[in-house]
Amino acid sequence: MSDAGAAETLFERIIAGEIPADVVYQDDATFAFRDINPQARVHVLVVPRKRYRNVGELAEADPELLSAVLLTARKVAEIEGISASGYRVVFNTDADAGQTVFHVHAHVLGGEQLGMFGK
Ligand code: IU
Repeated sequence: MSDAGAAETLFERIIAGEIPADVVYQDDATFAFRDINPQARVHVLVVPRKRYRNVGELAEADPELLSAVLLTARKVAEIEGISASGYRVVFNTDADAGQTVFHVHAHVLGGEQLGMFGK
């Protein structure tokens, strides 16, 4: 189910251009911009223009749009020159994962050797 009725998040304002962002790539379905608090040399967020709360809701409601998000993540890696060296795609989901913005987004991380998962 789309979360369209819920309160607006910061990402709708970034997509609308109301809040400036360092945009890496955009198309009709997705929008990619640099994270303001990067956790790796490359750290880009990929969001669908249409809002869903998390990746599970997106997968259920619109698998084609989830695929578009993942293809944009790959395109971002190509643009950033890290597709050969490798990168990580992360979807934080709810509290224990530290999700803070409830408009689904993929973190694309790379450009250096990444640590393992965990705390
Ligand atoms: P999370 O998965 O919901 O925790 O990720 C939210 C990300 O949004 C987090 O990495 C923030 O640094 C990032 N972010 C941003 O890029 N620009 C902003 O204005 C704000 C958060 I607030």
